[in-house]
Amino acid sequence: MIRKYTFGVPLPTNAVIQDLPAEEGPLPFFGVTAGKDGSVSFTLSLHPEEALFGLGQAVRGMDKRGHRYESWNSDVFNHTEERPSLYGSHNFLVFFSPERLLGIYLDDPGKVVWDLGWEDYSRAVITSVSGNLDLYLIEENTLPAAARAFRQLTGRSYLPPRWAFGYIQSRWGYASEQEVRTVAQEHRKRHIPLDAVCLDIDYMVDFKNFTWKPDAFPDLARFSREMKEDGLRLVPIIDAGIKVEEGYGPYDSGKAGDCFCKKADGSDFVAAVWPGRCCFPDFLREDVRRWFGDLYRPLLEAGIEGFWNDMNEPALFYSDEGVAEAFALADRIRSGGVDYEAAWGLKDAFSGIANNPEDYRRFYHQVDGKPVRHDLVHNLYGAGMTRATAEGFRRFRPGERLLLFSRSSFIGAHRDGGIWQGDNFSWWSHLKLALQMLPGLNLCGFLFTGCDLGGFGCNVTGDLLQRFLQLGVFTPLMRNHSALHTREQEIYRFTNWESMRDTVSVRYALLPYLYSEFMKAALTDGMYFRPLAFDYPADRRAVRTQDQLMLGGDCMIAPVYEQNAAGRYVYLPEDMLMIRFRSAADYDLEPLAKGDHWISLSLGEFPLFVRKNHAVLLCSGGESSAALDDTRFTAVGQIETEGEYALYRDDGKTADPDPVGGLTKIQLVPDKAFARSIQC
Ligand code: MIG
Repeated sequence: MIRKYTFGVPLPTNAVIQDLPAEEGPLPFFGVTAGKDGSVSFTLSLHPEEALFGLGQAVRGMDKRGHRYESWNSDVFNHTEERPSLYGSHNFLVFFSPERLLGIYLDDPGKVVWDLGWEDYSRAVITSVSGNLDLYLIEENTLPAAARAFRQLTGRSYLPPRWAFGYIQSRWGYASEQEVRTVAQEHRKRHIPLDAVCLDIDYMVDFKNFTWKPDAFPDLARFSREMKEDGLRLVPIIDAGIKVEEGYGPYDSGKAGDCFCKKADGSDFVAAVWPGRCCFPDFLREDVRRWFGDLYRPLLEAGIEGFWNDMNEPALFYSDEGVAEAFALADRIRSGGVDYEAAWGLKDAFSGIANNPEDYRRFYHQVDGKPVRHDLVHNLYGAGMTRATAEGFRRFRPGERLLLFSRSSFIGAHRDGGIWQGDNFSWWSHLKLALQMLPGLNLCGFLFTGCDLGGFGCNVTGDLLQRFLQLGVFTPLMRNHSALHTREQEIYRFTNWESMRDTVSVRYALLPYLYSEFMKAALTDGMYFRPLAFDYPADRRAVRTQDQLMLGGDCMIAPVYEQNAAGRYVYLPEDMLMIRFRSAADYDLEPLAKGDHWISLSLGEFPLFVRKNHAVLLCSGGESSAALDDTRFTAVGQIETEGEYALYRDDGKTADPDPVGGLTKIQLVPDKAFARSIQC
C-alpha cells in the first residue's frame, strides 16, 4: 500500500509516475515538526534491531543506520566515511525490523537531511529543508514487495543495450584515434575481451561539447565503423556546461533559444568548468531539453550508440562573483594585517570557490513559466540532463536502446539511464564501498550501474585491479576507468594481466545469464542486487551481513576486498554450491552447508554461490558480447530434485522488449557433477 502526504507547495520533479491523491489525515508513524526556517522534520523511533536500507548513492555500509546523510548532489572527489552527499539524491529508505516494514520516500528536489541514528541511535530524523514536498509511505509485507511498490510508483528501470554488458575500457586522457586504436589492439592481441572504449573530454576541441578534434579524430564516422567491425563501440562523454563563445554552434543556438539558466537580473549565469566560462542549460524546461537532445544527433549519425554525461550536479569550478568575493576578503586582510583566524578564512575562501553553495543561489530555472532559484531544485539538474539525452535518443533512434550513464542523478532518472558510482580512488576501502553501494542503488531503481574498476583517482596496483575486476564481473556496468596523471590502468599494463584476462573471461561466459537476470529484474520491477535481508528476512545474521549480496534469482556474491587476503569468511544463509572461478573454463565446485565458511581464494580466484535447485549458465567464451553463443550452455548448480531456469533473451536492442516472449524455460535435472550441457 502506498499513501501520499503533501507538505507545503511541492515543485514538480518528474520522479513519480503514479497519480495518487494526497491523504487528508495526519501522517502516521512519524512525528512532524515544523522548523522556524520553513523546514519540516519527520521523526521515528527505531527498534534496537532495525536495519535501514536504501538512500542509493551514499557512503558506509548497506544498512544506513548510525550516520547522517544529506541529499545534495555534489561533485566530490574524496569518498570518505564523513561524506554526507555524493553525486545523486535518492530519497527512498526502508525501515526493517522484526516489528515493522515501512518505506518512506521524499519527493523533494531540494536539500534533505537524514539523521539515521546519528544524534541518537534509537531515532531517525528526516528533514526537508524547504518544507515543500510529497511524502510517500510504502507498507508491504516483504522487502522485495516494498522495492517493487516503489518502482511501480516511480517507473521501470532503464534498459541498456546488451553490448553494454561487455567489458569497457576508459581513461581520462585518451586523446586521439590512434591512441584509442592502440588500446583496443592491445586487448584484442592478448585476447582480453572488450566491447567498448570511452572517450573522455580530450576528444573535444577545447572541451567543447559536441565537437571533436579534427586532427586527432578526423573522421569519427569512419573510426566508429572501423571499431564496430572489430566488435567495439566508442562511448564519448558529454558535460553539462556550454562554453560561452560566439560562433560555437551549441552556444549560439542555446542563446537564440534563451536556453540557459539566468541570474536575478535576467542575464545568463556564467561559471567556469573545463571549457572555461560556460552557460548552463535549464534542463527543467521541455524546450531546452529538446534543443539539448538535438545536439547529440550528429554524433548518433556518426555511428555513436552510447554516451556518458558528466559534471551535471552541476559541478562549478568558480563564478566571477565567487572569485570576486574571495579577493575582497583577501583585500580586507591585506589592508588590515593578517591575523591567525583571518588566514584560515582566506584559505577556505579560495578552496571554497568550487561548487560554492552561494553560486547555487545565484541562478534560476523556469518552472511552469516562473523563476525558481536553483538551490530549491538543485538535485534535479543531472536528472534533467539525462532526460534531455534520453528524449533525444527516442526521437532519433525510436524503438532502439542506446547506452547512457550519468554521474549525477535523482529518482526518475533511473527510467532514462544508468549511473556510474563517481570518482572513487584506487583504495581497497573503495572496493568495499562500491560493493556496499550497489543494493541501495538497486532499491532506488538504478540497476545499470558500476564503479570505476581499479579506482579513478590514485595509483592502482595489479592485485587491487584484479580484485576490483572480480566484483566488476557481476556489476551490469563493467568499466575500468582512471584519472589523468594516475598510473596507467589498462589490464595489459600489469604483470598479472593473464590472470586478469581470465577474470574478464568469466564475465563473458556469464554474460547471457547475467543479462537475463538483469532484464528479468528490470522488466518485473525487481532488484538485480539485494542485501541478504531481502531473501532471508528471518535470519538475523543474514540481515546484518554487510559485505555479500544476492544477485538475481539464483546466486550470491562475496568478493574479496582486502589486500593480501588469501580468502575470506562467507556466511551462507542456506546450503549453496560454490563455484570458485579462475577463468571461464577453469573452476571448481563445492557444495557447502548453511553457516560460516572460510573460503580460500588466491589472487586469481573468486567465488559465486548458487542456491540449491538453482543453476547459473555458462556459455563458451568470446571476445566481444556479439560473439557469444547463447544457445549452448553449461548449467552449473546443485540440483537435488529438479529445477527450472527461465532464460531471457532478445535482440539486445529493442526498446520495448516482450518480457514473456523472450523467456525460454530450461529444465534442470540432478547431476552428480553439478554441471550439465544444455542446448536451447
Ligand atoms: O573534473 O572528464 O567523474 O570520470 O574522467 C573532472 C574528466 C571531470 C569527472 C568524471 C570522470 C572524468 C573526469 N570528470
